[in-house]
Amino acid sequence: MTKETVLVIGSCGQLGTELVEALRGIYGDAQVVASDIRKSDNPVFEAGPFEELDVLDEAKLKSLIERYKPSQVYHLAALLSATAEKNPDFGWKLNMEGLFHVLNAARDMGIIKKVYWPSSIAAFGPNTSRFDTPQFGAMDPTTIYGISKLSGELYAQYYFNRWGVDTRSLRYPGLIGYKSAPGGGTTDYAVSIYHDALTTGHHECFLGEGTILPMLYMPDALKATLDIMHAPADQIKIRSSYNLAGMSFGPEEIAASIAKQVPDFSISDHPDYRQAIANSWPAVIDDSRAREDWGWKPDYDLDRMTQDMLENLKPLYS
Ligand code: AKB
Repeated sequence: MTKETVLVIGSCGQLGTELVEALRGIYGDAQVVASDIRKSDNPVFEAGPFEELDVLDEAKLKSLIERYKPSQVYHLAALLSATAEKNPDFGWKLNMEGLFHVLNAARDMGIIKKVYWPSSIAAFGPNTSRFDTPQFGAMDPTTIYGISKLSGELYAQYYFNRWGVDTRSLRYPGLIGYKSAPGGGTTDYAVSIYHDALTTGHHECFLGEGTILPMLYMPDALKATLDIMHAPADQIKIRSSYNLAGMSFGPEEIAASIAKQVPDFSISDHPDYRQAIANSWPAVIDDSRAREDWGWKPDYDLDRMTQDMLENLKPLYS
């Protein structure tokens, strides 16, 4: 039996770092090719092949696909919401051209069997219902990141309908984890708040009280990502992107959860440009289609996540 090879593009980011580790546990270290524009110093990247790849370099991407013959590609390279707002031209270029290079390679080279590409709650906008945000409904994103995610969803669906490229995607909420740092998102405060709790005991939040956003703990995000990729093709009935939910909270609720374990913890807020981005996003997502179609169910709520985050971060600061 030939062993399956998996290529992860944009592997050194928050999700990629943990996904490479999880995939290597399933397929074997040598079978998972990690790639990014530059290598991070996380030891996970020493365990198997790593290739420097700028996904905008289509010729290099194709030569890596020829060389390693991956049957699955996870394409994660992107600018997130807050960073893309600072450089919208490059945000659009990287997020869209990178996706086209991967989709075209899957369509034209006859090597890749499945493509995973993440969308986001940012694909929704101010005219979306904020509570119980439905799978299908008004989508009018106002950030360049959200516009690129909604466009990408439609392209992924088009490549599936027109050329049979097996595209799979999730609309991630904010992702929270302790193993790797987030980079440039509007939901990132929900990671730094845990580090602050264990260092200064105070967090100044760039989002104001009452800013409820959907969030997901990293073990659940990894489970959802691997489950949708491993599900039989006929169970994937939505080829744009699936709504996905774990929990929803505002800064004062995560602070209260932390204060149960770090009694003197305090929070204040000083909202900046990210407040307007957060205000345009949903608060609570309806992910019933993911549950019905391929059995999605999260394991973590806010308090369980807080306990796990603090337990795992404590050794870093003791
Ligand atoms: C961001 O905040 O930009 C991301 C996202 C919700 O896609 N975490």
